[in-house]
Amino acid sequence: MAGEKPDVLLVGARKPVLIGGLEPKVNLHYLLEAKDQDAFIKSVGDKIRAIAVAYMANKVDANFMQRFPKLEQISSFGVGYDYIDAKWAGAHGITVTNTPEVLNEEVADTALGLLLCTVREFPQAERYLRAGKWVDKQYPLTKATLRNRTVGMVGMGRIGKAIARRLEAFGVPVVYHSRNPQPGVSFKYYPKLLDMARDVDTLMVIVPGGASTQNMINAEVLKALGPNGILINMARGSVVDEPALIEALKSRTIYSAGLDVFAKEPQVPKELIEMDHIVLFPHLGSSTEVTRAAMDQLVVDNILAWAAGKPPLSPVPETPWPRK
Ligand code: NAP
Ligand code: 8YV
Repeated sequence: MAGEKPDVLLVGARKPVLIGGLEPKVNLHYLLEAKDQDAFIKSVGDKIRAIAVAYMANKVDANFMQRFPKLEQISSFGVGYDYIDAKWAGAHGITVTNTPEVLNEEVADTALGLLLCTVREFPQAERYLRAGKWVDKQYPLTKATLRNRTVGMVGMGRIGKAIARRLEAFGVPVVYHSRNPQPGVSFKYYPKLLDMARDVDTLMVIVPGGASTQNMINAEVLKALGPNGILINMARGSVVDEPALIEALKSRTIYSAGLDVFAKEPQVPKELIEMDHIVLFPHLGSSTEVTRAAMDQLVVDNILAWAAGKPPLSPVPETPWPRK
């Protein structure tokens, strides 16, 4: 009926920006609060026209989307949306939106933090002080330094560029690999990842997850990176062959790694946790109150634009607007 609020499913917690922005304009249904989620979907599925997803634990695949026959829009939290089958959505008239740009600088800050922590062993040195060891002996000089390193960026998109700008300011040479050279980017471009890995001693990974990047950092790439090599993964756990990385770290095929993301989050392999010469972050690239609120706001704004019959603010490439 004209003027009625549309029914929207919220997959995520009751975050203030989401609730404050959406509740006045749509009928929200809270999936994660249902005791029996399957029964809940059966009861509301027929009327749901949009989904706001702020919790990426569940795959949004064809099976899931088919349960909502009137579904028009999925507004997803985060710039990465590899947990959604966006191609299927596009082929079935469903628009998918994500939250690009608003997190670029925050994630780039984290990437530099992780790189510095890994190269200079800052977390280890801090643990050393807290353990009361400094009073007996100075923390050892670190073998690695940023001063003689070249960073090979795997991915030179929105966040990659923000990371590269910071590296330039630090006086660190940058080169990059992606499937296509980036217009307007003057860093040396490598069409082949393996060639770049051979020429650099540091890889900074910031590509999307999904089939096209699955395990692209494999044993061969790690061997090419070599014994001074440092791998920083800010992208997705799926991009790195985790068993191959563990083996390369154990055998000192590479020197160290800084990881913000893992194959089966929040589970982190025991072998990685037990290695003291690497640095592990619990996926905190964008995790400040300000940036997460900006991401929530974009989730809201994409739903509100749809509810008002306006174009989506940030549709993903698989579901372009206007629809093809
Ligand atoms: P973006 O602007 O789309 O950039 C992606 C870059 O990756 C582009 O340079 C792209 O170039 C390249 N790329 C894509 N597929 C590739 C492939 N198969 N092989 C080689 N290069 C490929 O994305 P963004 O906004 O920078 O975000 C990148 C990713 O970072 C997200 O998708 C997410 O997974 C991750 N992320 C992580 C955190 C965190 O908290 N750790 C936070 C935000 C984002 P071509 O298309 O030319 O190949
Ligand atoms: C978030 C991210 O930490 O935007 C992304 O792709 O990986 C991060 O900003 C993640 O979405 C939280 O689940």
